[in-house]
Amino acid sequence: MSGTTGDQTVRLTTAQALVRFLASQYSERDGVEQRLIPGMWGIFGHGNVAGVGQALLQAARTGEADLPYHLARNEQSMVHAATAYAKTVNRLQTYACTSSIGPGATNMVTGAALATTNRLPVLLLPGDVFATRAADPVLQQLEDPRNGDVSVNDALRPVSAYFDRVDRPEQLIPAALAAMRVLTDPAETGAVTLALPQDVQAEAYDWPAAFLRRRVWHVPRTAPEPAALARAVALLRGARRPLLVAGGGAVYSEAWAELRAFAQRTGIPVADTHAGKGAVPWDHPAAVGALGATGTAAANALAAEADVVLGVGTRYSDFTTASRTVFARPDVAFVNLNVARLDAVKHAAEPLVADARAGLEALDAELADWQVDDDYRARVRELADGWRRTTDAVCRPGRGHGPPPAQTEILGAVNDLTDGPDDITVINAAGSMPGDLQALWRARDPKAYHVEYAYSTMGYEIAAGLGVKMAAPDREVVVLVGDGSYLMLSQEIVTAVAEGLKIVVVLVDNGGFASIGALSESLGSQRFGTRYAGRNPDTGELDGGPLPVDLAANAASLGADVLRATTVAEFRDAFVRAKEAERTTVVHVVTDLTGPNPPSSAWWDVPVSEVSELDSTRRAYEEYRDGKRAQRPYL
Ligand SMILES: Cc1ncc(C[n+]2csc(CCOP(=O)(O)OP(=O)(O)O)c2C)c(N)n1
Ligand SMILES: [Mg+2]
Repeated sequence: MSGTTGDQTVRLTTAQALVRFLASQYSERDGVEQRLIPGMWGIFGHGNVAGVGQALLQAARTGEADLPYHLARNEQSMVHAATAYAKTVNRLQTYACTSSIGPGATNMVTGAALATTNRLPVLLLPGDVFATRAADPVLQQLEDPRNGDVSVNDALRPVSAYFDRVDRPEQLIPAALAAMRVLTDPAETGAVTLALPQDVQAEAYDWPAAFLRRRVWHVPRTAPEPAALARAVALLRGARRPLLVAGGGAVYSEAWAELRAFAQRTGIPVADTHAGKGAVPWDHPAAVGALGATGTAAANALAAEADVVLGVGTRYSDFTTASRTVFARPDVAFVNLNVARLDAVKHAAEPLVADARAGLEALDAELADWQVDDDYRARVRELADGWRRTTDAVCRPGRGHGPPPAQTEILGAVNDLTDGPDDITVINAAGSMPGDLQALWRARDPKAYHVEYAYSTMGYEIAAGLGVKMAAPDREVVVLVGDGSYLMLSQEIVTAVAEGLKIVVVLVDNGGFASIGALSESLGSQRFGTRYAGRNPDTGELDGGPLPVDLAANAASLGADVLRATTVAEFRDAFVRAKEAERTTVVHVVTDLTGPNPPSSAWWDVPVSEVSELDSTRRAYEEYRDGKRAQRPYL
């Protein structure tokens, strides 16, 4: 009960009411309540300094609302930090992000798209132009000659799971309630944007006290519909070569105990996506590792033979399905257990719209007398063992053509040096590391592996490190970042130092884009424009000498402790010291731009020019046409 019924009102500005409202929201699942919005990230400018800024100061000084403020260095990265926090706590909490109007607001577009693509909640509060338009055009206002009601914040609409603009104070009431509904809905969640015109933020209103009361948002564990369950069970009972695909939904639902038990008992092998890795530990008897374009030979071989695929919390991205080539049988059928109907119906599946844990419990009960045959269990184990031998060989020092060391040797060293009793989380998002990590990384628990590979955003890594450390202070947070990603967005190192958050950053410096370089070569484009080199006066291209750039010195200038390594032995030594350190420490390691990478067993659809003056492109196009032949619609 609210205890504040009737006509009681409180006179506050819109921003003061919003701050008090946010500090009173809770989420609940399985009987555990937690603050839904434990704090706010921001960067002030005109558009939020006086409204939201004043409200946060007043809250801090009076104690009328508990909403700690964190100052970021870039609006994109503050959204990443908030989103990484939400991912770490399985979407039961997130942060709010306040920005000024104009560039501060549009800097959040990439972060919003990342959150919505990954189905992760984050609350964005961009400042907006005057609702009264009294001073138009204000600094940083876009004037649209055809639409009087458009502002740059409308760029956040297509990347937001919910968008509203609060043009009058009282509109905050329905807008804020709708925002909380979407943030806490596992099927609908993503970036939620409440655009706040700067004059409205500062305007006073008599708020019903009940609006500001403590409010609990119950996160459902939706059970499957009986008829849908019966259809799914019938399909699975007929399967002889089933394969389970564990996606992010299996982790966010905290369904790992049910998943491990179900897989062990039925013998259905479990392949994973980036977001699902760790739901089943790498050495579980049913684990066959990553699926798809950067998958293991074991998982991909089983996918090729699978007659029924049981997707649990997966969106079936092109990397997971190897662009719809990895499931090769013409009669392959799908059962998709997912909270979102959007995903449940994919690939003409038998949809099982339910929470992953509730759905697995129901399947386990209905299939209690069923399991795969012994031959299949033996084949699964043999394939998994084969890939474990491959992993050992690929990560072994000295395998590369170096010096410098191959990236896989460095990743192998990190995995080896963190394979102890302590909880660690590795973070990555873009470049050649996600593919190598997905194939090779041995995750012991569902929070050991934090790779954002839905939006694959360069620059996510270090910012995400802050969010993960804030959500899980006892974990060793290891941020793996390429030189390209580092150059795009590394300034949150300053924030880590300011907040006293200790993260280890492994800066893998290979002088350019190993990922896109290799992709370019395979597509006949000869690594054009993928190396960090100077303009060459002889060729006119960017293929001159190496650049006099020192990223380790850059990291030191931002306040981190820095250790440099050029060999695997030096790296191991530096990494151990970084782990033991109290402060944020960057280990800079030089690696080979040309790999080698883990062996590939699947395809990825990236179109090649159909006509070309270049032999390399013509050859690549022939191969591309062959690859396309294996692509299937799954209807
Ligand atoms: C914001 C953003 N821009 C562009 C890309 C496309 N892209 C993917 S990987 C990559 C290069 C990454 O370079 P680096 O971080 O050094 O990693 P490496 O490929 O060398 O492993 C680029 C440009 C992206 N994923 N994100
Ligand atoms: Mg690089």
